[in-house]
Amino acid sequence: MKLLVSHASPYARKCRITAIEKGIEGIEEVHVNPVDEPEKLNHINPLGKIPCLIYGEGKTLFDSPVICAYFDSIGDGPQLMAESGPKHWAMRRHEAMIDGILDSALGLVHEFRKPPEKHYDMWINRWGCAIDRSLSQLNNELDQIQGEISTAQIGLGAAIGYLNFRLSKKHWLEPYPELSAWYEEFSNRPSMRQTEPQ
Ligand SMILES: N[C@@H](CCC(=O)N[C@@H](CS)C(=O)NCC(=O)O)C(=O)O
Repeated sequence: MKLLVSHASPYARKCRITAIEKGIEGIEEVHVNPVDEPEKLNHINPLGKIPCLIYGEGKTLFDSPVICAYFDSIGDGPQLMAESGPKHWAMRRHEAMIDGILDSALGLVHEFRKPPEKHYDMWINRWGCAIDRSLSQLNNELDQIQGEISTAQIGLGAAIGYLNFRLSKKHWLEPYPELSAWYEEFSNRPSMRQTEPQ
């Protein structure tokens, strides 16, 4: 199997953490810059985004939730997503919220790469508020997330890691001491340490 990644991509990190937690070995990580190397990517994912997985006889998957679900289905490690029922939908909801934090964070990162006079303050404010509201809600719902390792925990670890890595001027977790304590402990897992963005 080949996983197309970049070292800093939080979406790719979710997949890499999941693979480690599921005990899946032999994944070749291929580093791709989606903007500069479209020839390596666009025939696999027409959206031109990483992560992408190539498995079996040239079969491909993309979008991190899909790749994580595939790894969950083939690995020997603990089940990461409840298979059905209310727990499944509650976790899918958390997964969507956490992926949305990443989408907003990426929007901010791209915006801050522009010269200040080109910043679009309305979007900066909108994305920042979306992240804050989601972190607040996840903090309030931490009792549903804590416990056994899960898809939600992995996504949350990758998302907070990304905020700390790329948007560290703001102390995102300061208002949320419980979430902060959870992250401190979770980030000590070998899967988190092995996938730290450089
Ligand atoms: N929804 C996708 C988002 C993936 C994504 O946005 N990846 C970024 C890298 S962190 C990318 O490839 N961006 C290139 C682009 O947007 O053209 C997922 O969950 O995998």
